[in-house]
Amino acid sequence: MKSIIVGTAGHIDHGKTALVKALTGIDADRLEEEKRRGITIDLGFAHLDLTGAGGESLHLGFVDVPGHERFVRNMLAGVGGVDLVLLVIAADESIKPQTREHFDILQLLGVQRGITVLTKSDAVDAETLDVVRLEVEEFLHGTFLEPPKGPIVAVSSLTGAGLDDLKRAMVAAAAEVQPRDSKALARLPVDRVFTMKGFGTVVTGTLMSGTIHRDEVLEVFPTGRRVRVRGVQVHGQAGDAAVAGQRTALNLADASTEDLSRGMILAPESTFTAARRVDVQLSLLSSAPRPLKSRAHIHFHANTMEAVAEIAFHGVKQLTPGSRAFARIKLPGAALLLPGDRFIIRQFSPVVTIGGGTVLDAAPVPRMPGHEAFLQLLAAGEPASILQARIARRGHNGMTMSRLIAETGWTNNFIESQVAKAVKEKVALRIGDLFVDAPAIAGLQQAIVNSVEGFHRKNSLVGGIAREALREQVKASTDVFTACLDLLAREKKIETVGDLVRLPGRGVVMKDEEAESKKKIEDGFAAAGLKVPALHEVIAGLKVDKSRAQKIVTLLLRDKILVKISDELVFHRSALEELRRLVMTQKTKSSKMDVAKFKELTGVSRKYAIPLLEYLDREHVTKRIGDTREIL
Ligand SMILES: Nc1nc2c(ncn2[C@@H]2O[C@H](COP(=O)(O)OP(=O)(O)OP(=O)(O)O)[C@@H](O)[C@H]2O)c(=O)[nH]1
Ligand SMILES: [Mg+2]
Repeated sequence: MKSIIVGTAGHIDHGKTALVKALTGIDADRLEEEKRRGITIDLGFAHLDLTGAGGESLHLGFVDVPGHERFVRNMLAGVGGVDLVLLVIAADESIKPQTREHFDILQLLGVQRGITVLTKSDAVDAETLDVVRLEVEEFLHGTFLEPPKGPIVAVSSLTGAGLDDLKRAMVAAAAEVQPRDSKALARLPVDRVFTMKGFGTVVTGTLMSGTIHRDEVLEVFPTGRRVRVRGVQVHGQAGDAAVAGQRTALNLADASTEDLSRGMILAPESTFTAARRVDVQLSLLSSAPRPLKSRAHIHFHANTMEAVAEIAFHGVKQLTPGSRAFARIKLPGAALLLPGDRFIIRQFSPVVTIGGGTVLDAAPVPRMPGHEAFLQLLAAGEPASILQARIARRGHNGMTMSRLIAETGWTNNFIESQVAKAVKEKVALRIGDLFVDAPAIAGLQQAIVNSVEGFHRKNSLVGGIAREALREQVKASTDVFTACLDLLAREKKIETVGDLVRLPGRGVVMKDEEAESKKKIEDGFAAAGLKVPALHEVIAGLKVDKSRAQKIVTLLLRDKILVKISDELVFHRSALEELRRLVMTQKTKSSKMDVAKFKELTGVSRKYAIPLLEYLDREHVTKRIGDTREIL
């Protein structure tokens, strides 16, 4: 079975609702006020089963729109999901203002198929009908409705004349309609919300893509509310699922009518992000009354939503009628829009349709160099290069698969298939769950090497830069940074030693003065033996400044040339080795030793003796028992 959506369009009173009723038997004017005034105010719905060109069953869902100029906004909420349009023109009135406005809208929305229906054929004579037909043919010239692609059929809903021809034309056109993708991610723009006795909250809409199953949990955009699908109805019949291209009614749990309204979109949960800024390609109709200036406010209509939005052009200050430009739309609140979504803009006041276009990017970043080239590429619409450009835009931060899905609306499988080539040719790299632009990674690697070099230049006395400090300098995420370090280490451009990163073979490099100072400190301590000088005196006598001298001491301690045995006392390791030997020699005479004996043995004062003995205790050379030490 094939399901398609048929929409009406055309001027007020031209017989749209009467035609839908003549075809389906259903009166789409459901409001009491509509029946009383004899005009359509809001969207109406009907359905019809026909046999398709190949004998298969063909299900037509009708969306009947109002023709009144005051209700164009309602017409816009209904026309979004239309596969096949019936442009209704009354034979006794021919082309009127909303014939033109609705037709402009259909073209701006990119509707591909349609039939022009000359209604009220019973109300005119044959010559008038011929004249109208010629007028209409001229009007349609060069458009998607130009015959023979878009046939013109004359009918009378009153007498039934021409209705069979129209049905045949619909069957033929339906065969040409590209089926919507039921495997894509689902989006249902809400066009009606109401309560049904015994059911609770019901929303309806034309399912623009994907499939919605009973018991599925959906997210409501932009509010973020989660709702469970308690029941699915398609064309008034309960079922397990609705697929793209079907008029769909969902009975929802966990939501009341106040939580939902026309303009919201239902989609799989935690998949998309609503945005307040979108980059678009915009065309201004040649019939627009004046140029459109940057910063102008306009009425923005997309899917079933509408909002007063501000427009800002990229590259130009204003757009003249009949021309096209890239623009950023600033919405007053967040909305779920995806690349490829069509929209209409209407002048702020007086409200007339002036243009429309296509959403290119609903996750724009602040303006960046090459922004227009990026939009140009998105407009060209080649999925593999779009994905590559989106990944490249994030630099070395890369993008996760879920981010790519949210930005494009494409499925995981489709994205995998489209990035496969870039990954294989190493234009994009996979790092953990990220896709990252290869040139950006090369740039990051260079930045890492530069940072390490810079560090060595400024800190000749330190063995390398701490990993975390380096990562912060190059502003990379842990995963990407680690991957880059591994790559660089493999290429021998850097080395990692414990927590430090350094250039290969680049330990501590000493300048002459520092080397001289180091030697002086070392020699000074070595010569002093156990009668070491105060550290500050040693430092004061050096050519280098105090902080350098401190660093040199730190290095000597690190390398265990000097040994710190208490806060104030530092000894050369040779002096301590000598001490150890001395104590061991003493053991041959007596294994016991008190402080006095120790002072006599070593020649040091009490000030040095106690810390040294405690050091020996710690080193398990001696053991304190009361006031004496046992030599172990
Ligand atoms: N004689 C004749 N009258 C028709 C025909 N179709 C519609 N009408 C009449 O034209 C009037 C308007 O018809 P509708 O179907 O309500 O027109 P509409 O295009 O739906 O109007 P809006 O929804 O308000 O834009 C009604 O009085 C219909 O009876 C037709 O084929 N022949
Ligand atoms: Mg009507």
